[in-house]
Amino acid sequence: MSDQPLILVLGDQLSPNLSSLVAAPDAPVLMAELADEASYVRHHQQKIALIFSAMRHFSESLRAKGRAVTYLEYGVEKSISAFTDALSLMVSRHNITRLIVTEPGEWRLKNEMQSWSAKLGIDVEILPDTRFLASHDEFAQWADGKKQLRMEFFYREMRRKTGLLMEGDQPLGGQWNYDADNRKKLPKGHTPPARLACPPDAITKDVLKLVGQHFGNHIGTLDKFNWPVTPAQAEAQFAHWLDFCLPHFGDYQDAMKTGEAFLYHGLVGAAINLGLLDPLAVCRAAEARYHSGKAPLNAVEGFVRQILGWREFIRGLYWLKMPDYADSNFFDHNRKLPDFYYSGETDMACMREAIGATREHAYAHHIQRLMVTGNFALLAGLAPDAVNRWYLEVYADAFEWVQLPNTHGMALFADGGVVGSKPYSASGAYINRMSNHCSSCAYKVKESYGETACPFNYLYWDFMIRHRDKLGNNPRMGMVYRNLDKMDADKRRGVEASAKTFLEQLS
Ligand code: DLZ
Repeated sequence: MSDQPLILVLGDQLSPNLSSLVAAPDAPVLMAELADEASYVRHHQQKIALIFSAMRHFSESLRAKGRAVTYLEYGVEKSISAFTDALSLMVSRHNITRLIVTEPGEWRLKNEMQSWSAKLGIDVEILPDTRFLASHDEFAQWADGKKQLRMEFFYREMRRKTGLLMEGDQPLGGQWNYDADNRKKLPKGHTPPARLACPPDAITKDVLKLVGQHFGNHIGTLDKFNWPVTPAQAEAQFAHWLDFCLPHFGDYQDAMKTGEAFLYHGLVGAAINLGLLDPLAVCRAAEARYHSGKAPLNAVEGFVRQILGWREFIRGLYWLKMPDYADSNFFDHNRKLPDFYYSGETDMACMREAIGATREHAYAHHIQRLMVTGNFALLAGLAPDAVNRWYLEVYADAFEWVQLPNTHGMALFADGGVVGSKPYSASGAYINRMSNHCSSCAYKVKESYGETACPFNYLYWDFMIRHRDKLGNNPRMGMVYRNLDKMDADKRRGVEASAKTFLEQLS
């Protein structure tokens, strides 16, 4: 082995076109299931199972193409719990002098990688992750000199760069963004289509057993595991979604319904982030549905915007702003995360539903994440660190490059306006407009304060009152503060008193 470099492939680098694999087509590969990676935050059981199973399948596919792969299954080498341990083993057993690795998706790991050369006494080459459309330099150049970084303008650049949904240099249909057409409530009695099942094969069954044994005390359940663990499964699920869900994806993108965790969402985030699906290919496949008349533009544009625009923008921001980004706490929020974020046991129907889906599927859709659990965390003043950790733990698609700016910036506004221009805050009225949850809730969405009122209602106004000094001059909050100023004194007192009681009980 010594004349060849070793390639380390991480659990979210499962792509045949990975820069490290391409750089050394004949070099041996190391992959390792590690206790430290599975528990540096207590990942959801399904997330660990997905990553281990997808890693095992990927290693098989590399071997089938003739690669030598050392694959360390969880717990087999007792002394190995971190990447450094696995690499030391390889260095001592096989006299490795050179390592090639593709840049990871998390700052902490990049930092660690930069210490490997000195620690292990070998050359370490960290290559860029070319599976994204914009490189770090390209994003930094776009951001340079801009007072505010806004997804919409970056998204337009990416549309121009790829030609996706373009007619010459103009957006198809004359508009860049059809967000305003993506906000319908689900009609009464409407049932979204079922998802394509990915029954676990022998490898996945083994992994599910292992995860149950070793990580059974992490959040979540394993019995509804239906994540694709190979590119073929991911493509089959995606093709099913294109046929049955994409046509309505745009209309109901922001809707919520009790008992319906997936609605019309693509569920492709996890497969793309692991490397099982190519981001540009899924965008092109959706675009083709528009051109063949099988899906409307608001659906296709909404999907493309999430991947080409939001995903790339968020990733660019993460690497531009880290490591200081994670330390900001604009509102000085420090309340402990309530236990119901793990148990799902709360009388708030929308929170119960979002956390219940999270527990069962390691998934909740973007409005549940942003406008239910995220909105609650913002209004209740939960500590950003704890909320960030929770989101990183519980979602199958969550890696820090994507999770942190979405939670810390978009949902919590803890960055003070790097990701968004104002906090995404809403009272119960929004949740009632977009869902059927309020009709079965113990709380009353029409009441502003008092014991039976929806907590989102009084927490919303209490948040605005508490943070007037930080938000009052934000031009996008003008209307909110004008309404607050019109609120009669009794209601204001009631709102503040209810919020105080509720937050004291929460603590
Ligand atoms: C998330 C994760 C987990 C749970 N387990 C492993 C593992 O055992 N081995 C591995 O190589 N990668 C794992 N990962 C993914 C890494 O944590 C991921 O590469 C970093 O978070 C960077 O995105």
